[in-house]
Amino acid sequence: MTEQTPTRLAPEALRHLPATIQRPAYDRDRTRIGVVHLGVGAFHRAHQAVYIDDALALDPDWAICGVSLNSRDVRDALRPQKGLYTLALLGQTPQLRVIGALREVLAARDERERVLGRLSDVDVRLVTLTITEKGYCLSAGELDFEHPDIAHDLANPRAPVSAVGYLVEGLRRRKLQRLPPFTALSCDNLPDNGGKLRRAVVAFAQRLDHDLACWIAENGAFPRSMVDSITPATDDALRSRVAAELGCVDAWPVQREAYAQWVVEDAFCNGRPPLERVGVTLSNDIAGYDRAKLRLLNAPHSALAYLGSLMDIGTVAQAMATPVLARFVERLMREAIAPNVVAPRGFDAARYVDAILERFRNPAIQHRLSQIAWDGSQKIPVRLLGTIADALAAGRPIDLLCLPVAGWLQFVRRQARDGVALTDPMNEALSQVGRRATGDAAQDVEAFLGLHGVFAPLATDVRFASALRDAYAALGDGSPEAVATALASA
Ligand code: CS2
Repeated sequence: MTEQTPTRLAPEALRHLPATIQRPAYDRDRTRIGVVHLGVGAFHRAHQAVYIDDALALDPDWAICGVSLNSRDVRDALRPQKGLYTLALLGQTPQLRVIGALREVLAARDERERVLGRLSDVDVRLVTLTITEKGYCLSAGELDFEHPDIAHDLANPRAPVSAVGYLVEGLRRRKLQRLPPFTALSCDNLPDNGGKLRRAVVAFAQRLDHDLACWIAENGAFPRSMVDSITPATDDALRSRVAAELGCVDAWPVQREAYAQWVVEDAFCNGRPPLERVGVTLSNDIAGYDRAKLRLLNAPHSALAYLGSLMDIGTVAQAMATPVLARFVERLMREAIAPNVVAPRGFDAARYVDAILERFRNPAIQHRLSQIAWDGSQKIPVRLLGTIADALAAGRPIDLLCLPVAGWLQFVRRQARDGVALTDPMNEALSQVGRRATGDAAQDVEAFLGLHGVFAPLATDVRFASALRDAYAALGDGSPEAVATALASA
C-alpha cells in the first residue's frame, strides 16, 4: 500500500516537503514551552518566532505558546498544523521556511485557564508581546484606568481580558506558588516599550494588591526592545504560492522582507534564550534605537500611507515609484526627522535613511498602504508628534513634519465622507470629527486638535496649530491632484 502524501502542513508532512524548503533543525518533540507570546499575529510569527526557531536548535527550552487575546483565527488555522507554518522571505526568488517554534496556540477568549496555566508554569520564564500600540491601553503613555478592558480586569482580576490583566494574574499566581516572575518583553513599536509596560503592570497591580506590586517592581523585568522587519499581510497569492511549493496546504503562511533586526535590552530576570547567538543585538542602551526606528522608518511609513492613500496609490513600492511622493518622503527623513533623532552610539543616520529608502522601494514587496494606515490615533503620536515636540523645543522648522499629520486628518475626513469606518480604536470620535469637517482649515484643525487622546501634549501649542492649519490647507480638498501639488511645493 502506498503512503498518502499529507494534504495539510503538519509534522507528518515535513518529510514530504521538497528539499529546497528549510524546516526545523531540531527535534520538536524534545522542546519545552519556555515562552508565552501574547499577540500571535503575523508580525510575531515572521520575526521573533523565527529567531526563537534558530535558538531552539541551540537550546530546546524556549519553544513558544502563542496566544491570541481577541481572535480565534490563528488558533483555528494553526492547531490542525500543530503550530507549524511557513515563512516566505521576500526577494527576487522568495525563500520558504517552515517554522516549528510555536508548540501551542491558544485563543484566550475560549481558553483562559490554559493561558493562565502557562503564565504560571515554572518552565515559562519569558513572556513576549506584540499586541500593537492599542493593546497597552495607555493614555498619554500611562495605563488608562478608564479603558473598558482595564476597568473590566480590575473588577474581575481572575478572569482578565487585557494583556496587562493577564500578566498581573500570571505574576500573582507565580508569587503565590513561590516561583520567580517571568520576564515580560514588549516587542511593539512604542518608544520605551519596556518602561511603558512595566509602569502599566505595576500600576495595575498596585490597585489590587500592594505587596504584589512591590514584588513585581523589585523582581520582575521588562526589557526594552526594538523590532524591525517589513511584514505585509498574508494574501491569497502567498497562500497559493506556498501550497504549490509545499505540495500541501498551509492555512496561514506569513511573509516578510529578508531584512530583520531585533535589539533587546539585556535585562532578563529568569534566564533567556541564547538570543545573541541567533542574530539578536543585546545592549544595555537601546533607547536610541527604538526612537531612531520609530522616527525614521515608521513615521515615513505613515506619511506614505496617508498621503499615498489620498493619491489613490496602493502599496509602499508604488508610492516610492511616484516621484513627488518619493522626493517628499526623502526630504522629510533627511531634513526634518534626522536632525531630531538623538542617535545611538555609532549610528549613522544618513546610511540608515539610505537603507530604509531602499527597503521601501523593494518591488518584491507588496506592502499595502491601507495596512499601515490602521490605528492612526495610536501611531501618529509616537511616530510624528514626538519629533514635532522636539523640533519646536529646539527651534527647528516643523512645516514638513506637519504635512503627514495633516495627511492623516484629510484621510480621516475622506473616509468619513465616503462612509468608510476606520480601523482604529478611536474610529467613532475620529469619524465624527471627519464627518463634520468642511474643508475650512481653521475649523477642521481646531476640531481635530480637540481629540485629547491623540494631541494632548501639543494641542495648546500655537506654533503647532498654525503649522498644522497651513499643511491642512495646502492639501486642499485632499484630492490626488491637490496632494501632489502640495507635495511638489513643500
Ligand atoms: C508599519 C510597521 O504597519 C505599520 O504601521 O509601519 O508595521 C513596519 O512595517 C514595521 O514596524 C517595520 O519594522
